[in-house]
Amino acid sequence: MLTSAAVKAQARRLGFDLCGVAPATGMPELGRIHDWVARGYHGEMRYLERSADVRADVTRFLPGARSVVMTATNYFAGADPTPGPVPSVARYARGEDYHLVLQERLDALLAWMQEATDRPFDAALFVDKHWVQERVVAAYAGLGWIGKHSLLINPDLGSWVLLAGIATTLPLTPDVLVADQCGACTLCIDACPTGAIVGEREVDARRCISYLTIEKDGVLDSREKAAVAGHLFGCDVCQEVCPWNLAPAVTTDAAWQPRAGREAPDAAELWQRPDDRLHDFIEGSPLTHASMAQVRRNLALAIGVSGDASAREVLNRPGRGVKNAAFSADAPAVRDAVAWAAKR
Ligand code: B12
Ligand code: SF4
Ligand code: SF4
Repeated sequence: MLTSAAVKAQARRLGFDLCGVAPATGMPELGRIHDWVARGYHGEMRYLERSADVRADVTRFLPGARSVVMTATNYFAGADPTPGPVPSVARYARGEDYHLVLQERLDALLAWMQEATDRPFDAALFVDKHWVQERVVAAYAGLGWIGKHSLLINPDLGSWVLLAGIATTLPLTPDVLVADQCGACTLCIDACPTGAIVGEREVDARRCISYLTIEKDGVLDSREKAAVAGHLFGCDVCQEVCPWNLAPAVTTDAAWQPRAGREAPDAAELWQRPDDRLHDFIEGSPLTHASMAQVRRNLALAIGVSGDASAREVLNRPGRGVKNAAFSADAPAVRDAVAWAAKR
């Protein structure tokens, strides 16, 4: 018989730092997504609206599901110099694309589970984009508690962990919830530059810099431009200030080591690269989830607040790229960002 302990041990062998099991039913907090969407907090992420019913019930994601094998993987590859790099690339995006890395590891875990038992079962894996609310399930799998910034915090690893899992019809022994250890602290709420943490464990994505840099395409309004300026992709502010991340374990996993200069990007140098060479900077990383125009828009905004006159000089000379291709520098959002940056 396949046991929870055996699955967890195999998950660790495959490179997951933590593994726990949640029951597939009896997670009332999953239903809160309806309220969150009704308040419009998802902004232009319409896919969350469309998939809310499935996200609220794991047995709609996998009919007959009885358990969820949930994993967490540490991606903290080392401290930044003080002050941190500007523009910043969020830590989770500096190495390889976690969607691909974790999906491959989950494939291997599922193949092992199929080998390890004669009992037929159904299973469906998920990494981020699939229709499962990973933080809630991870909390029920005993991997940590949901901090006031709404991210999962593990008592040993902090919050620099990525989540992924496998829903299955197998009846595995579940873990139990970990006690919330935020206490009276409000550091993340106080530090958020845009007031996006509108309540404890509740983020209005429309105000979150992560959303504005990655998800929001097109021209940003002036408040949004000011918030984004200095962030190239994502935002780590609420996690940097968290006491549970004071001395995080440093991963030696090759997948999460920074590539292509993403730990300290040079905005002016990147701006002058033609699109095909700018693509080298984002290739194989989560940055490919943003469009080239979004990356260039965020670069222009960063140059605008850099205080470096020679960097601002190059705003008029964006790298263009191969002949006849649509240049990202000509996108309306990029032109608008250049005009904003030039006035700073
Ligand atoms: C949409 C999304 C976003 C949006 C919205 C964020 C948000 N807070 O909801 C945006 C683009 C802003 C975003 C940003 C980031 N994201 Co994101 N995102 C997602 C995604 C795809 C869905 C999240 C979702 O459904 N949100 C809607 C709310 C309603 O659902 P929820 O997250 O499940 O939250 C509920 C719980 O907190 C629960 N709850 C509240 N109190 C309690 C108490 C208990 C006891 C329990 C059990 C539950 C519970 O109710 C909440 C609210 O209703 C998930 C992947 C996934 N499939 O789950 C990744 C995910 C949450 N993101 C992740 C990351 C890393 C980030 C960033 C750090 C990236 C960055 N550096 O820029 C930022 C962090 C911003 C922040 N403070 O949240 C990781 C988080 C890992 C972790 N340690 O928790 C995830 C899990 C991706 C992954 N596979 O690892 N993200
Ligand atoms: S990721 Fe940045 S903008 Fe979003 S909630 Fe955290 S601190 Fe605020
Ligand atoms: S900063 Fe404080 S309140 Fe926010 S998640 Fe960390 S411990 Fe909790």
